[in-house]
Amino acid sequence: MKVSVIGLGYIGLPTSALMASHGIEVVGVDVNQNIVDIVNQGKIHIVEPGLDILVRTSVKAGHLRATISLEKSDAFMIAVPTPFKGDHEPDLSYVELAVKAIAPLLEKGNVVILESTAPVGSTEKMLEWMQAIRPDLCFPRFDEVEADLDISVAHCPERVLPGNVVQELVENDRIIGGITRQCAERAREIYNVFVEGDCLVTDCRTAELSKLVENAFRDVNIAFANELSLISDKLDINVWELIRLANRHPRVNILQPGPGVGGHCIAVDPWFIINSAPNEAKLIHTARLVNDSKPQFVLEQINRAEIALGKERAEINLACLGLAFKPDIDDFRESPALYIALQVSKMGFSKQYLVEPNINQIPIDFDHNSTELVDLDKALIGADIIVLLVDHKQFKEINPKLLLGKQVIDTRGLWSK
Ligand code: SAJ
Repeated sequence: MKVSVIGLGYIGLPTSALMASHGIEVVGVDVNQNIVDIVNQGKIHIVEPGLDILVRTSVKAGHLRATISLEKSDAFMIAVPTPFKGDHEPDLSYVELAVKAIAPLLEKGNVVILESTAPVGSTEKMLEWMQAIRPDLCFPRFDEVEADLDISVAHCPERVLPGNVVQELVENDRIIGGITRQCAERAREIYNVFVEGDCLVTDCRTAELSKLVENAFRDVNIAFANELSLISDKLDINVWELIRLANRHPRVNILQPGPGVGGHCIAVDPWFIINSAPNEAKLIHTARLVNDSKPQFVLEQINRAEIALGKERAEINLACLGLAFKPDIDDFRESPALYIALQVSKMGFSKQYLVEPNINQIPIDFDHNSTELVDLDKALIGADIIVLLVDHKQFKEINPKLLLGKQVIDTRGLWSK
């Protein structure tokens, strides 16, 4: 079997390497020549534990190769970004480009699978795009049984956690939603090769919404924790202790507050539901607003710390610890930590220290004169205000003496717990 994976990012690359490690011939397709070159050298362009070995061995064994041009295959898997536009409208343009590039290459018996998270109706939209280009082929119709299908079309949303992708790709259950049952079964044959979890078959609309709902569930629960942090701040209560104690109830399991919700999934996917059902998705909408308000709250805490120091802003050094959207990765997409640090860089402090162990160059958006990427000790010694934004493992064990006499804003409860 030959499978082409379109998009060699956080999902496409690990999925490609895993399928290749199970003996499938995998062609990774990406528009970025640099990524293609890196993968063909057996290397990776992202930080993800265990992925480097998987890619190296698959490329070496000749089961995985990368290219910028699509080729005929038995199956096509689409793993491209599905961001939203300025008004939170889903942007399916990358999916559309991929589908329209695949369509001319399709042959009878091929399977086309959408892995990217997408709003309800997207798999059927893919079908329409392909049908328009290939009227010669017999495509399925939603929920109808066709005896002689030429092409199978399905949605199998990825559900892996960045930082634990390699393990979760194998172990997680998968939801496979077909345009028809037959389509889902064809797609399941591929996932059965490398997935040890259950591959659960449904229709494409349910698969689309289930993925969105999983991330909205988490967003709503994080919003609850974030709201508690605002209430606790007002009532002068340590929110970390509050949650630890409340969680001793056998049926309570509150998540952790933070500086906001980041990443390309949880901060994005609930909007796809809100967009499809604006009048019904009230709780989901409110949760998004609560989580999106957290960075502003952290900036207010910085203002308070400044007042407590009693010095002019231009005399104060401030350190931001962490820029990624969550611990121990190099992914900055929708990162509240990055947003906060960028806002701070415009506030006119004497010096801004950035500590981000997962990068070795300061991001371009910062003012390189007043902002410096430094190691943890230098930041702790030199800063008057320390803002912990990401609970990277390097920040867990610090010398508490280095915090004495400083204003500390611990947005992750790493030291305050
Ligand atoms: N966060 C909190 N408090 C918490 C948990 C998380 O503030 O208690 C924040 C994190 O710091 C981060 C954001 O939420 O900024 C999201 O992080 P995450 O670790 O919860 O999730 P992601 O975005 O890395 O991955 C999610 C996962 N979805 C669920 O857990 C339901 C993953 O399984 C999905 O595959 C992924 O989205 C995706 O690709 O959709």
